[in-house]
Amino acid sequence: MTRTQETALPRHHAWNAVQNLPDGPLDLVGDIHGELPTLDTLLGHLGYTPSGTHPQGRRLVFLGDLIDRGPDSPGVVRRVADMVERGRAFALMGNHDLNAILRLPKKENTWLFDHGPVSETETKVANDRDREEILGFLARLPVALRRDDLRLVHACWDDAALKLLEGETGATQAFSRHKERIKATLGANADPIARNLALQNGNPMKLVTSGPEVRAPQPFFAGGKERHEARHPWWNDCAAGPMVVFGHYWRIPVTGIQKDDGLFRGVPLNRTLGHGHAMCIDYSVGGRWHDRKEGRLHGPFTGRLAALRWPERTLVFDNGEQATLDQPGRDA
Ligand SMILES: [Mn+2]
Repeated sequence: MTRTQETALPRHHAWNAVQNLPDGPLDLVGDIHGELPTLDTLLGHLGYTPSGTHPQGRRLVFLGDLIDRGPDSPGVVRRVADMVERGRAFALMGNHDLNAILRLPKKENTWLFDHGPVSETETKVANDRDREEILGFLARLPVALRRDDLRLVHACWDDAALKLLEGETGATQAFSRHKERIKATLGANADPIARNLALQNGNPMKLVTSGPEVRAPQPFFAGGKERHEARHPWWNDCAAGPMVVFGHYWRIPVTGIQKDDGLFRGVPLNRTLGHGHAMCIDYSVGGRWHDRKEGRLHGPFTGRLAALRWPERTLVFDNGEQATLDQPGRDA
């Protein structure tokens, strides 16, 4: 019998960090960040009904960061949860989803926790019942999905980190246990940057959902604060194995809201990364809140949403454009 997420994780079953995907054609969707109308448009281009069935029996996989910033995070979670619970789709956990279940107040999740003014983009707000349903669904998500030809994760595939999560029975418990372990190891004297890096790279929940960081060559400003840690392009060290598909890293720079970290400078949107064993499919649809804030309520938008069709290796964008994956080194 094919093992599905539904059979692997019934509602009250213990949490498994890494789960197996069944065979069959898939459509892999990157970070949605509450952009429900754009998700619906994309699913239409892919040939899905609104309830997530496909005439050729294809199934969807959502690579995390379902929520925050966009106009309808509760609606996105409801839509995805419905498809996952019917066995028509699979989903895994991103860093925004993890922050939510840890109940960490962030400026992007006022729609969920009512701890400050709802953002400039008029995000739909969750009521008390929505909140518990949303958090219940997000807490059950694995952090990685795999099968013979694919490895799927939100930010970073790391075998050692995933091994550390074997036997963990809950995402928040795993996060907290590793955080306390690292703090105990550091003691009180570690310098703040070394401490931040240890808490990021040493905690498998952080590493797989938001990726490895290194000491920045020089401090820079991001999100209104001075930062000393920079994202590390781990995919350059990914030299073998089934394709890793992930999201998290914005492939299209959205001017004015974050430093262009240069990770994808000059890299075509359809190009695989590193040695061709990794592919990022976050095309920055999460940046549309910024376009709206700047008065472009209905576009034109900088970021896009895309799906990677597998095994076809074709990208389908929310504007209907398509592209086939390309390998690194074409113009070297
Ligand atoms: Mn992310």
